[in-house]
Amino acid sequence: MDTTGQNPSTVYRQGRGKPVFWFLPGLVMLLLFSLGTGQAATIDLEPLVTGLARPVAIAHAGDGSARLFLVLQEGQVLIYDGTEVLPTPFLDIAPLVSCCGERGLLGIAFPPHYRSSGFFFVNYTNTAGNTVIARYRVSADPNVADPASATILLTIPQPFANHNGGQLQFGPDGYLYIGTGDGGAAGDPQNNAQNLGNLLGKLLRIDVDNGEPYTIPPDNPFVGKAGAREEIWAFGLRNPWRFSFDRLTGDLFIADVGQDRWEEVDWQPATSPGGENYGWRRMEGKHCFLPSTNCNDGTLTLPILEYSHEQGCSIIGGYRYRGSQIPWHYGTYFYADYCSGRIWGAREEKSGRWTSTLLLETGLSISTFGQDEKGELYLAHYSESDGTLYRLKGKAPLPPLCNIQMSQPTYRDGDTVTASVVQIANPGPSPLAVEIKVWLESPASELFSVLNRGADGSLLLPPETEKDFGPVSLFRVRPAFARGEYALNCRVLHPITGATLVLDQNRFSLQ
Ligand SMILES: [Ca+2]
Repeated sequence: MDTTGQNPSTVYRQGRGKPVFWFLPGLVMLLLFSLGTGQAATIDLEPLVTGLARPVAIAHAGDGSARLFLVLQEGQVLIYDGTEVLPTPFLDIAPLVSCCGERGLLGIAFPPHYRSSGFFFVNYTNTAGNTVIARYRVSADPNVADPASATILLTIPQPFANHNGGQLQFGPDGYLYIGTGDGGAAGDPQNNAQNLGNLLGKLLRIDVDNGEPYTIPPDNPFVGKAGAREEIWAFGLRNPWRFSFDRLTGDLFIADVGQDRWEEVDWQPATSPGGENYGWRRMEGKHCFLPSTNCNDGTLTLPILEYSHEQGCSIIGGYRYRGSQIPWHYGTYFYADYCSGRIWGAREEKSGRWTSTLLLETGLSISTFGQDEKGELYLAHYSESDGTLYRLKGKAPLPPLCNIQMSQPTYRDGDTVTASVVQIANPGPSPLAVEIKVWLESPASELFSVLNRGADGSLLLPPETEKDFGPVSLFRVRPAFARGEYALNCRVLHPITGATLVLDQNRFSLQ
């Protein structure tokens, strides 16, 4: 932390004319040292459906119907029409599925052309315990699929019962992406995730529109590479139970479940050519796993976020929020932990670094997030017979505050100009910038920053930060100072757009 507030060079100055005051150390020091942390929930959960048996996935069809498809682990897909769950399942393939633990019907995805083609895709573990990716088609009734329409695209042998992945998503390129676990046990004993010769511990990318049952996109990164499976898009994953694309940018977020210590979020931009090695089993999160030292030869792509098992035990990846009902979370990437029930929101800073904020302690067993056609978010609480579908709702944060009061309206030669920062607060989920400046209003000329944090002279106020201050002596009036009207201003700025969110202006005069 920069604690050099007493250096005169820390005064930021712009505009014409000579400076009026050189520095205001008291306030600087107070602000640098005294910011505390408060709590203000900015989201809430609204239960929509209760009594669900083992809900594990939520999807929409992208067909304008506004329906949500609820995947139950034992093999059913139910439709929630916005009011109720329809009595007849959309699909029931329970006889084909082994359940439960980490096995079952685990994922569903609808292609962009679902409205015209009626095709959709599921990911389940079959009765032999192996992963199956299969295509089905809707029947003449839009709320019921045809169980006889099954075409199996892929069967992936699973050496152990756990780590079966489960997510299916269509990317912005129209290809089907499939997350696979490393095959299971602990520590990836077969070293599958680093082995390009099999489909375990990978993110796969296949073309389901040109050729039966699927074809390889010609720009997949390992096409033509000897010994490599051409379906592979990225590798080095342990159990990417949930991944998602940013519906605005196409960027990809992969939440990879950790072993005993670290849960992580991996990321790749929409422009990525694929081929990333996300590290497992050489690394768990940002830490060496096997080998325990010198694990990264520089070819590994490290996560943008990680948390330790003091915060939970199994990450549940969500979505980057692009809906309209929670505007203060636009652009937040939501994720949770199955064991602790915590929900976090991650924001990308100007620098490209991602930082997370704990948004809600739910106490729920969160198994999945889901997104509707409009980008609003949902999640499921997992239970054998009383699982619940929730909608994420906004709980409006209080607006930011920066309240300053002058000790008196007029000061004369020899007086000490004193102000109180009554309250400075950022109750929202995103960092904000605060700047406190003094300027001479008439004739308008000088600007002086009371703060010096960063090149633009502002202080970055972390999310959910609040502090009250007492009176602070700013400066003593000297004969050389220009007489006239002054203002002490506190502005809270959006750190990226620079928009003024709050302006508190306090006038005083020197006579
Ligand atoms: Ca990793």
